[in-house]
Amino acid sequence: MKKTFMLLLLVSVMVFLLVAGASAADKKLKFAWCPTIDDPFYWMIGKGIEDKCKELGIDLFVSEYLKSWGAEIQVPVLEATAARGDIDLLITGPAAKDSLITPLKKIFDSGIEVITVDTYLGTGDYSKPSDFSFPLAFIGTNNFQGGVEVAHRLADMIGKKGKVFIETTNPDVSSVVERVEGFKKGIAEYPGITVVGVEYNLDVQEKAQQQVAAALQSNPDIVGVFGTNLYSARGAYQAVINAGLTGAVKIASWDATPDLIKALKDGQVDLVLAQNPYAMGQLATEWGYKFFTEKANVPKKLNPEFFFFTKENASLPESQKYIYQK
Ligand code: T6T
Repeated sequence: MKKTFMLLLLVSVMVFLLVAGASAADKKLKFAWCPTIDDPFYWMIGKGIEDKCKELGIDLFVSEYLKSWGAEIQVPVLEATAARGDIDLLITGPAAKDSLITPLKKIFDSGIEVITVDTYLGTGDYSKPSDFSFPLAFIGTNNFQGGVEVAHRLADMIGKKGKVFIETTNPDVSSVVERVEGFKKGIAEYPGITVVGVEYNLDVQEKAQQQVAAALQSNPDIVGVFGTNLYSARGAYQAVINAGLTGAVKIASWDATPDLIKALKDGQVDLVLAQNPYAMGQLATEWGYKFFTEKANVPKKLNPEFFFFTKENASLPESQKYIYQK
């Protein structure tokens, strides 16, 4: 009697374990995409994520595309997303490299994996243990390298001499900080070029325009401006148009929106660096999927390639795929 009971108990436990195991394996993954701002660059990351989720059969929750850039706006949205209780992986671009560490760590500690795209936490080195190394990966442009290359191209355009100005967004956002540092490093190789200033527009195009206009007034001999993202670049070339200096002041722009490419073709902008936001979204989703389904070792850093639009290649059919349009 006792033997039969023990046998029955053993069989029931085995059946329970099998059923529980099968339903855990069958559970559909659910990822969350929390866009940092409502702009064409972030739309393209979102498209990469959506397409890959469809392909792999992953459920996706997308939080609102935020109307302005900042930790105070982003954190409540991230917390509300985590509070849903059904998210396995959260993909986002931290709006600031230091102040987002604690809120994202809390989310991670609640059992949600994190991948940062476009921007990173801390120094961005997630390979060594630290208070910011908890994300599975950082997937974004090598912004420093891009900044260096922009500097060399702009230097060539201005005959390797004269004053240049940097229009950027924030002093605490990894992407643009690296662009500025890379640009300064590149320009330092030209003794004839001086960087006369750096201004921060907090992702507000009108502010960028005013700041560049003011810089052109106080330094009428500026010959080049680097706009480190699409708001900065738009503001920069508008200010140069208004000052009647198109052509005399060369504009190097970051981010390939249709309007910036048109401005390049029209001669109002002289260079445009295109990132690959679609690839960022695709890679984040794919590696997140491999992590959950195969326990894959996720590379801690992935840098999709960037591409330079110039007047010469802007109309070529093979360049069109780099423009940010869905
Ligand atoms: O340049 C991109 C992004 O890489 C950066 O971090 C913030 O600005 C953009 O979204 C463009 O507006």
